[in-house]
Amino acid sequence: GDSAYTRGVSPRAVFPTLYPILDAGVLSQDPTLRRGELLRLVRCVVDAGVTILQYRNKQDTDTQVLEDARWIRDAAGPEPTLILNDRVHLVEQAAFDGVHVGQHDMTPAEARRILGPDRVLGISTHNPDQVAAVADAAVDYIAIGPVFATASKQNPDPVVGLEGVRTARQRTQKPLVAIGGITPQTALAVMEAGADSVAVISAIFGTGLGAERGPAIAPEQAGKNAKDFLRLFR
Ligand code: TZP
Repeated sequence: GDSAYTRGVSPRAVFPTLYPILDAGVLSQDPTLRRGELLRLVRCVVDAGVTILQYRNKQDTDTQVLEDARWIRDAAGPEPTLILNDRVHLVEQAAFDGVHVGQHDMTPAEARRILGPDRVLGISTHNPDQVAAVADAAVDYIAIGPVFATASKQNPDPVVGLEGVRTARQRTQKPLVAIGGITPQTALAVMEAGADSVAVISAIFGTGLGAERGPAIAPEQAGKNAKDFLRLFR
């Protein structure tokens, strides 16, 4: 169940500590503005030292998502691991490295069949029982959350807290990614509770969901925010 990403090494030791998620909610609809925003945001966080990035778009067409994804790959260069939210069938065309699926998308086995052995596959869970259920599935990492209250997800599940992270940690050997309301003020406690990585939307890119047109923050600020997290983990 390991992709080439982690094969031959201890997956937990190599999984990036910071996993930013760029949500399309912060982007303009105007194609020219959008392209510039994507390029600058991605370049700033990659320059800050980010090595894995997810693109999350819950509202647009496949055509739009594919176009965005190609700009993201262009801006990131070949090295960073790029993960697409949900749209397994677009990963190859987008030249992304993997996909993140939710509990209500396809099963890990189906996603793995479509992706092949070498791409990265991650899955969302919302409680320790769901973690246990995929602990031996063909996934490269397991995300759990929301750890804290979040404004970046519609109808979020109940918060699991640090206690939820601790229990989840006991149920899997796979890289465990904590998500939901995590800031530089709370990130170390989340790691101490057993997470290998923190996935972050708003504390890096500003408000995701509900943002009006245009990026919520300057790209340079997103880079600074990423650096603040990375500094904590050194
Ligand atoms: N899944 C659980 S919480 C969440 C997702 C996608 C949103 C995380 O965003 P933020 O802004 O870091 O709370």
